[in-house]
Amino acid sequence: MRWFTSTAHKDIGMLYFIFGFWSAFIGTSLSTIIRTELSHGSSLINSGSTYNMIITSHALIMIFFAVMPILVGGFGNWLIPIMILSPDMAFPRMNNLSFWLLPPSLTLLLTSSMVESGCATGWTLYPPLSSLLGHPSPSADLAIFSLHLAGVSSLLGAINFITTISTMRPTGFSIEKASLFVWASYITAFLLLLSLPVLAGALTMLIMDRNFNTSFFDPVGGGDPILFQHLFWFFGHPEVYILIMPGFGIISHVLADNSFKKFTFGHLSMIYAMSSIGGLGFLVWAHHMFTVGLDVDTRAFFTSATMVIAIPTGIKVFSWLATLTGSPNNMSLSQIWAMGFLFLFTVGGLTGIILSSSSLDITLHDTYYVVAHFHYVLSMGAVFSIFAGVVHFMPLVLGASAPKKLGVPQFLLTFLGVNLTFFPHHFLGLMGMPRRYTDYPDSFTLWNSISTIGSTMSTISLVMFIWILWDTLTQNRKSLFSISDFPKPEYLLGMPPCTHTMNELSPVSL
Ligand code: HAS
Ligand code: CU
Repeated sequence: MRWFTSTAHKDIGMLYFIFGFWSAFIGTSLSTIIRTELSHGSSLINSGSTYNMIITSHALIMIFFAVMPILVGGFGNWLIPIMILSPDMAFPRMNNLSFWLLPPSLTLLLTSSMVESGCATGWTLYPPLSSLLGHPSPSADLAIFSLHLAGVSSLLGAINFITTISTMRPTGFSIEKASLFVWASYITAFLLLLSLPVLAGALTMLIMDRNFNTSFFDPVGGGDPILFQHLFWFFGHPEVYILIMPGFGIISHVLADNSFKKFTFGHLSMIYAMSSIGGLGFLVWAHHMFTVGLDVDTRAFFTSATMVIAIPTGIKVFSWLATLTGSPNNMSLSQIWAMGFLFLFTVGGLTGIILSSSSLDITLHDTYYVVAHFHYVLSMGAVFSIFAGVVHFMPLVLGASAPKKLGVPQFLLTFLGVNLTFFPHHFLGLMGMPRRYTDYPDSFTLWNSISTIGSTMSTISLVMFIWILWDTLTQNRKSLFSISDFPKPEYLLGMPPCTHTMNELSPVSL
């Protein structure tokens, strides 16, 4: 019963971790089906609709049930109370509810793929494909309900995080002194709070169109399907920053700790950079819709506003490099993952700038170039930050550290695997290969085969990671919980130097 009823932040954080990793395995399994289908021209699944159901589930599971639970729910719950010196979250019972809304939500999504031919709308759920015309079966309703539930879960979590960080700091601990992971989570919570209700509204309108004869998105009744795209992307773009922002926070800690520095370079400017990325993130949504027939002024605005985001992101990248500069680099496992993040996230960010040009995006939209862009920032940005955080905070969470002799080969295999998988997507995109299709001309075979080989390598590296976890948990490793060892409390706290007791750093009893 303890795990069902617990209101302790570390227990709930652990539940989020377990749930998130479980979902990541489901998402990865789906991706191997995708890459097997695309490994050569002829069809394996023989149904475009089933294939699209699989990519839809892959995206939704990875976004809502893997990356968000691990980065926001797992790391957020574990680290925020410790880093702001509070005994727990502000609303511990609501915290329990936030987590327990997720398993039913995942169940609804998985069920939706078993109802008739499943929900093959893509994670963007555009009508008319997602309306009764495109998806007459209740499968799409189940997927929409699943997102409603996941949205409620995240909103409750966001309210909890904002209240905790705003009100649970001890007297004299002003917010600008909070560490960068706390700030990243704080900004993420505001993004969730402001964007999720818009998604919930759009989904409710879609449900009404499907079941109650309204026509918000149906031109026959005076509605407009483009309205859905505006509402979806008003949520969707802030969502991509929700996925990366806590990762930014983790990377700041990993780089500062490994460089034996107390703080990341430019603590305050990092806070301003994250705030402006969050704020600007609400002004750029139509860069996902350049091809719907926007007028030229609107396109110019959304192109420029999007490009401006390179500035605060550049401030972050260069501050991270400045943190590394001049430090005795101990090349620990977490450091290696963080350096991988720096390089590959920047590559993904730069292709984002290419896509933000409305003229270029007319040809690149809906091609594999976009797939390359978002996997560089997600599979190699968000996921690398997860690995960096997991190995970095493992002594805190599990009371033992990951073995470097297995960890380094696992990093190398992942690094090689993801780059072999996604770099060729740039070429395929530039050659015109569209997203969300099962088939392609023979001339695209080489890059697709290479991509499938890469994805096989990264799947094997995930199995290796299970081995690492097993090894960590079963070997009787030297406990790192002595004052002189990591995690050093002042590093966890950021400013000000710490007065924390070691008690609070005790591992959860598993
Ligand atoms: Fe993105 C599509 C533009 C960051 C995720 N993005 C997506 C999708 C996802 C996603 C999931 O404008 C697909 C959604 C779907 O299913 O359709 N994205 C950007 C830009 C940034 C960006 C400008 N994206 C992210 C992050 C994500 C993410 C972070 C998740 C983690 N993205 C787009 C656009 C599309 C898009 C278009 C739509 C494409 C389409 O047609 O559908 C920026 O935040 C990136 C900033 C980072 C950098 C790197 C570090 C900065 C340095 C400073 C110097 C750089 C300068 C730029 C001055 C820029 C080092 C110089 C430029 C050169 C090219 C040299
Ligand atoms: Cu965007």
